[in-house]
Amino acid sequence: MKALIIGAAGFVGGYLIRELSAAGWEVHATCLPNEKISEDCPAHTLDIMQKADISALLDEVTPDIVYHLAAQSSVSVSWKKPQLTAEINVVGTINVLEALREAKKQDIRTVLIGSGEEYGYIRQGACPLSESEPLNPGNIYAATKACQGMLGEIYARAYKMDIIMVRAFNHSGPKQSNIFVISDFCRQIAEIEKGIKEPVISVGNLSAKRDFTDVRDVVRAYRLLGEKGKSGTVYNVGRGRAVTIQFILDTALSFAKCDIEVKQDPSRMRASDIPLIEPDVSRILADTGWSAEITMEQTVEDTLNYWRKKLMSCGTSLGKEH
Ligand code: A2R
Repeated sequence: MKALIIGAAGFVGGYLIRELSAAGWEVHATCLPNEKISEDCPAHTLDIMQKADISALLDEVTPDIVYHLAAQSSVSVSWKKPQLTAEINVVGTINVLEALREAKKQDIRTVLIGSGEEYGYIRQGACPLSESEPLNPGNIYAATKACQGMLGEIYARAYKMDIIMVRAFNHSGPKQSNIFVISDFCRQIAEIEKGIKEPVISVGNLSAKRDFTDVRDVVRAYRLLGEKGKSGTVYNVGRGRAVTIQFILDTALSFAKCDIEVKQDPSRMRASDIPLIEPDVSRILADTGWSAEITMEQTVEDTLNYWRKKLMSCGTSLGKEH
């Protein structure tokens, strides 16, 4: 199997390269001109806003499967840069789909990575959310990802293309940017332990319930969906058991080597925060046999150890990560 991963310099890309390579796949990966691929594989420079470049690359690599990861993937950035988010996540996806439609190789399977955020403002009692639940996005990032998924379904139906749509719920692990909650808590704890931050951890809304999966489990799901997923189908990828952000905080603090005070920071509250998001993951289990295996405790501990190690190698300041 030959895969092309578009947008592989981000958090998930490196893990997906490793997962597919370990399974014996030939893997090609793309990144923006200013980025670097962390893993050892053929790397190509690609901006998905340049459709002709996507077409040329597809004809050069002739992959069996394309994983489309390239995105503006941050909810908070999407509030600040809505146009940019829509350009990359919607117009960029159309560019990818059009290039695939016109590619010389016609049987390329495509996996579009969307988000659990697409469900948004869900009706009471809707959780666990099945893939047929109506989408009601609560932020701009989520709206663009819902649009991406709809485009995937339209191209699959109209042009008989082999496309799988993923709605990935929160995933985390070592190397994730600290704009995401588990990484944020772990980095703050590592900085406090090192003595470069006062012993106070800043937190946002602790009552929101989210479904977290280790990124290493998530990329295993992506591989299995590439191998066994049904064409034209939407799949939730998640643990299927939401926990409060308070639980994440308590877990992270249980690994801390010193006493830490918790302080609510109003600037960390999102403009729109949905109380509960939890997926029904029976479809992916039925079609691929996949379910999450790595515990939340393990993910938090590994992420904290990542930041401790990074701080050790960076001396006194980490600067802005990712
Ligand atoms: O925004 P940057 O500079 O970090 O670059 C991101 C890259 N990207 C692009 N690639 C090609 N053409 C573009 N016009 C373009 N704009 C941004 O896509 C980044 O290197 C990569 C996406 O990686 P992350 O932001 O780290 O996302 P992650 O966590 O790897 O998630 C993968 C996918 C995304 O579609 C998420 O929305 C979804 O899973 O949850």
